[in-house]
Amino acid sequence: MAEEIALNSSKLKYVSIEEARNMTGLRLILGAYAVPGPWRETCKGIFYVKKIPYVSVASAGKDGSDRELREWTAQVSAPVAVWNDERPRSTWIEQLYLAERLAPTPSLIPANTEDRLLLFGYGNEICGENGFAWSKRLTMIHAMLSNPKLDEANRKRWTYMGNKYGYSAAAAEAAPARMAEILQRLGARLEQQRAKGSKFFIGDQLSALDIYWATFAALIQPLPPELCPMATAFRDFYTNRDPAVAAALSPLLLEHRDFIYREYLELPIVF
Ligand SMILES: N[C@@H](CCC(=O)N[C@@H](CS)C(=O)NCC(=O)O)C(=O)O
Repeated sequence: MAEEIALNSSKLKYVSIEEARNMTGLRLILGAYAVPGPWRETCKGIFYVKKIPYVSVASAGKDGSDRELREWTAQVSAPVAVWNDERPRSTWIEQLYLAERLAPTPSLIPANTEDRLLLFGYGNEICGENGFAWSKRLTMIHAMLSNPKLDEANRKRWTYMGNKYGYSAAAAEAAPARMAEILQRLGARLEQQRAKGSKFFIGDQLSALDIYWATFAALIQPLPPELCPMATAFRDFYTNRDPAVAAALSPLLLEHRDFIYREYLELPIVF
């Protein structure tokens, strides 16, 4: 898969971890692939909305290993946000709080407690462990590992991913139902908000939840190639084929994704 997702013409200029460690300011460690990984796109999106500039850093070392990433961040997933010499922030919640601190406006975390409960509750269903994206990833690992023609390098890669993210065949089989449940809730929420005259998931202004959904929707239906020039192999892999998931996807959700990208996020998506 590695060569299939390689960057042909990169818009982002990636520095190495070694170079990035000697810099100050904001550095975002990203998988340097032409794939709109949802945590990566959401992290980029949040800093973009807040107009906070950053240097992109390739997560893999020169030899393709994660040694440098582990040494710097004490973990081996991306994205990671590093501000000056503060601790590296490798989770979506920490990244949001960092962005909010560096640029308090536009605020993406609601001021009112009830709304914050909604943001982090729904946000966790989309981005958190065993949530929407996590479940999708289990189905992707399952599809890979169930393919008898998978080559050795990919079998090794996806077995690694499976061990890292709690894969079992049973967990993968249960995953679409979890995805469908979350989509139903998100769709119902948008409908309620629309009935109240709001264009947003929470209250009447943009919050991080709108960005979470817009970016994580790629896991069901990536934006068209002119807006998301991603690797073709992954486009197919991301596109939903599960009937229960398809049935749970309200058209409002895709409309909302388009609206948020059009009005607030960088298009075309840059890799
Ligand atoms: N740590 C992030 C999630 C990031 C994440 O899961 N990244 C995955 C995307 S598939 C990753 O880096 N995978 C590459 C790998 O595990 O080698 C969070 O919980 O906020």
